[in-house]
Amino acid sequence: MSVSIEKVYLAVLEGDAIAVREHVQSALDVGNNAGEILNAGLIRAMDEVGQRFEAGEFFVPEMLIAARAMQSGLGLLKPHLADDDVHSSGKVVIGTVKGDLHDIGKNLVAMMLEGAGFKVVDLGTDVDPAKFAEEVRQGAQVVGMSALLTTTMNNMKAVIDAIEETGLRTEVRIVVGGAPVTEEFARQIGADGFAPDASSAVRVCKTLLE
Ligand code: B12
Repeated sequence: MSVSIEKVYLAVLEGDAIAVREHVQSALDVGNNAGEILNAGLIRAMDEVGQRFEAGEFFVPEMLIAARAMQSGLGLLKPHLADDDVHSSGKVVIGTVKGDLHDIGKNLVAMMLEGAGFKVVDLGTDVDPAKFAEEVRQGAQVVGMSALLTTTMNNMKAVIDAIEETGLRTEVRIVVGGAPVTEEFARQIGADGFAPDASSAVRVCKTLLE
């Protein structure tokens, strides 16, 4: 692997967005393939971030800073990425459910999924069940829902009902999360998966698509 790609990897781990952009640019300038910079630099670094988080060596702030650094490199790389450079892990639609405006955790999950190679459609906050259902019609393979309020977590069930009405429930995997959400709640409402944090969200989505 080239020295510049190794520098991209290290700069993401350090959460240094400016250095990430500089090293992505030098890696491109010396002729590295954009897909290689993505996979061996940015995505490999986010995998490591996820592992450090699970080992208790990184916390939410470090994960957010690394994810933002990764995103800034991704922005620079995107125009150079030919479709066949990127092996997409699958298409995920994610949003915070109706009535809920909390989005920090959801954004973190979206960034980690993007870092892991998923194509992510972020519907934002206060999302109507019909909007999730529409994305399922458009071919989303995974639906991710976030809720931070005990009053809004019940709206996750409304989304699952809306998806069932499309007749495509068996075509899509549904994963839920957010501070008040538990594995048991996920099972009760008929979701396929639950994750307590962003790095396990990536693992759960990968497993559900296997
Ligand atoms: C920041 C914050 C806000 C900010 C939100 C800013 C924003 N852009 O998000 C503001 C100030 C706007 C806000 C408003 C309110 N808030 Co508030 N807020 C918080 C706070 C302090 C932190 C939440 C947070 O960002 N955590 C950090 C992230 C990284 O963690 P996370 O969201 O849990 O996400 C992780 C996991 O849960 C998981 N995850 C999350 N989503 C998903 C999705 C999927 C698919 C998967 C797999 C995993 C996953 O991965 C994430 C990353 O590791 C919490 C307290 C707390 N400690 O949780 C209260 C809290 C959630 N808020 C609360 C309340 C009551 C409110 C208000 C009603 C207050 C008011 N009276 O106006 C309003 C509601 C507004 C609304 N309609 O949504 C209560 C909820 C109580 C309850 N039992 O329902 C809390 C718990 C505070 C408290 N202790 O009372 N809030």
